Amino acid sequence: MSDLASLSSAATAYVVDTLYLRHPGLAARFGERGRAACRADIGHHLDHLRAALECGDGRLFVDYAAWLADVLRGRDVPVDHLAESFTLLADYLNRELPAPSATAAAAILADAAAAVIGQPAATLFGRLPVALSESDDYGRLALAGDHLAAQGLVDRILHSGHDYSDLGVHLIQPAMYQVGQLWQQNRITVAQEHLATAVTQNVLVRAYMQAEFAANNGRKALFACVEGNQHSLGLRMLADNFEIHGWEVAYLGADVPTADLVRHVDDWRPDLLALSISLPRQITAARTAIANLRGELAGRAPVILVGGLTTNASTQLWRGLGADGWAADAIDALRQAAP
Ligand code: B12
Repeated sequence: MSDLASLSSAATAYVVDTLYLRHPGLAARFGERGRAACRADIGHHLDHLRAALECGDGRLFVDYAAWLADVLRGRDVPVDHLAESFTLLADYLNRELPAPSATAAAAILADAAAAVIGQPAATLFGRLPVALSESDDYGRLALAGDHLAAQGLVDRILHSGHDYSDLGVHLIQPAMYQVGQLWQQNRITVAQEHLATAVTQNVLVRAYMQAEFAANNGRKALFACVEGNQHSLGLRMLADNFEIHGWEVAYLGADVPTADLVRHVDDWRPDLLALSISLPRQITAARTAIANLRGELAGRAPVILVGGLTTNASTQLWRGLGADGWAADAIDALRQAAP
């Protein structure tokens, strides 16, 4: 959608100027910094809109709008200007985009404005895995930074017949989603969220050390977050789970530059590449990475599986990205990749 990309700065200027003209109180209250923040926000809206249009899935944008409204409400920021900015964007794009794209954009923006004004639904978590009953307790301990008690709880889970993948998917994943929701609602700080992540990384390493590893199955899997994606914890779980089940694994972690990823795949020649996408604005990077892998490596390209929060919210997304498949979590991924 290069049309929308090329209109981005002009559309942003139109929306911000109109909002500030209509509501003089905004300038008085927030000054030049407020204006700059508003411009950045409209830029994010356009990134998400572009991702939704490219994928033909308007829900990606409507979910983003509902999420953002929740974030703002949690911080006592009124959402009226958000809905108004969507309407202004629709007006602008209606004038400037070719008819089919303008109609699609306007429909998505109208749904988003309605979602913002109404009660937003938390569809981001539509694919929440079944949670063990101890998951809430684990989240509380991780948020409190009580790594010894968190470790004790995890040891009990492991000794009661659950393995590393159960621990990851059914205990930690729901707890970390809950941590995200608490941040979204402004009930915890970013510092607390970082603490919970750090405790969890520690707990996972210790559980990995206790796992029983299957014999090598002769297959190689490479794990990477697409360029721009900092959410590496879920991918780490996935990589560990594959290794425990006999795969030779290379884990590249967060934010892997696309060109370097292609080069690494070409050098290491995995059978499977697992690419993680957490936010809608990372969709373009994922599509580019997959296109470059196929374009540059042709028959040498591995099977490409995608996953992460965004693909769970839009379960047909993998097709539009040019991937070979999608899986919802670390257990599902291993099942699908089984030789
Ligand atoms: C911890 C965290 C962070 C940490 C990540 C640290 C790390 N090392 O991973 C940091 C601080 C970096 C971070 C940053 C941001 N975050 Co954050 N973060 C989270 C949080 C709380 C937990 C993530 C997590 O570990 N989940 C648990 C794991 C196990 O689940 P998972 O990632 O879904 O992975 C599982 C499956 O999806 C699947 N899977 C994952 N990858 C793959 C790949 C393949 C191939 C397959 C098959 C499967 C698969 O398997 C995994 C295991 O089962 C989430 C909440 C949430 N709902 O996830 C928010 C969340 C994702 N973040 C959010 C936001 C907004 C941000 C920021 C924009 C905040 C900011 N203003 O800076 C930045 C963006 C950074 C970036 N560019 O990517 C929002 C996104 C909202 C939205 N609209 O989509 C969330 C949902 C919080 C919220 N509720 O508002 N974040």
